[in-house]
Amino acid sequence: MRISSADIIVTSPSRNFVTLKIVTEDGVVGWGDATLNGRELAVASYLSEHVLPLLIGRDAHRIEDTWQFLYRSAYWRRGPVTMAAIAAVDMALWDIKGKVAGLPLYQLLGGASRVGLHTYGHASGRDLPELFDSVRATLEEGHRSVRIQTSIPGVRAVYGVASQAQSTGERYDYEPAGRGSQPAEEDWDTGAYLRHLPTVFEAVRNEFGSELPLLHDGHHRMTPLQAARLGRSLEPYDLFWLEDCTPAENQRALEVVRRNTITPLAIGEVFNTIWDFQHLIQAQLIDYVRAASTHFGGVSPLKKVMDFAAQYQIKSGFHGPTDVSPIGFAAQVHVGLAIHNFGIQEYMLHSSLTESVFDQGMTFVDGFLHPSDRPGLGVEVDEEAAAAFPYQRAYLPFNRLPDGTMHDW
Ligand code: EZ4
Ligand code: CO
Repeated sequence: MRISSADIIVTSPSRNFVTLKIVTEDGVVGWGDATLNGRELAVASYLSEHVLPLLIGRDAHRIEDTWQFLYRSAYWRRGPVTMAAIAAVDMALWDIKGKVAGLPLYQLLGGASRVGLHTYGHASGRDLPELFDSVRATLEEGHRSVRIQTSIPGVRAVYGVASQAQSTGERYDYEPAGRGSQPAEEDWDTGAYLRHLPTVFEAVRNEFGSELPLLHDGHHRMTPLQAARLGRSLEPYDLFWLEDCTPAENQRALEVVRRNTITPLAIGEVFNTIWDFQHLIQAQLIDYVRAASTHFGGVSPLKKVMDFAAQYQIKSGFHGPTDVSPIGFAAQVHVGLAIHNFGIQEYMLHSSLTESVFDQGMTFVDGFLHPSDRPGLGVEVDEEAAAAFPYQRAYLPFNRLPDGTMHDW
């Protein structure tokens, strides 16, 4: 079953998405997600200039061989641009295989291991009443677990905090990939954060009780010792996880954190390959794998890293922001349904504009996410609708400390 065409669609319904479309000679269409937030056109160009010409005439059934070919023949391995490009090809070929078999992807990965995926949604607030309203709205949306992000006294704009109250009826999307010619500047003060956050979790526990699973994203801003201190100070509030407590580059940093706190740790949304997790998994320094199908080379490596993690009782917590397209999201929902060591799925609902381009079969009922039984990934793209939303330059923000020093965002 030869590939007869491969094309890139760049579209911006609410935000930018890069989508790969592969068509076989008998007309089967496969879709893949190659969206890299803030660097979208680099991946589009990597694909169209260097990968698409290699796909024409290849056997669409040879997913693993194509993955290895793209990874090894480039010589320059890994990196977010390369791995997002390979991810799109991998997803599109799994989509095609599922459609040819007449089976949803999760069936090809071993079948369902559960009725659906437990999710967590996002809550945030500039003060406690706003945060509590946001938690209630997140629960009403159907989530059974909630990520808590909050403003910090003296800090102007903080990652993860919606700029308006959720109760105003505005769709909640804190995601600050601001469209414009320059990235937004935010500020940060780690000391103020470390003092304030435990008081917020204490208040949330008092309001919502001890059973609601709570999560928090540190977004790579702490030193190992600061992260250890935060993990320890949050222990009374029994977090489901503390995410990205230190920058991802230095994996040994997690040793210091681990030695000093029993708060569960999740990391890896910016990781590209299984090698980034090698030490963290083998040394049992983390509890949850935060990889996303789109930024990790696709379905195939996601399944592999989770099988590796399973030997160490480490579970999945795949990255599910709105900058992973409905295609990439569906891909990892299928993986999560199939693997034994599923943990939780982050789920930010896409906007209705995004859904006007990406028709997804996925369902979210009684707190359980299911990818649907449509063959393949279960997402189809309306190319005419996509064409109405041209690319808009967009950047993620950056951070400065009170004295002006650049800090991790
Ligand atoms: O900042 O996806 O846990 N979620 C996150 C995200 C990331 C964005 C970056 O594109 O950390 O909000
Ligand atoms: Co995160």
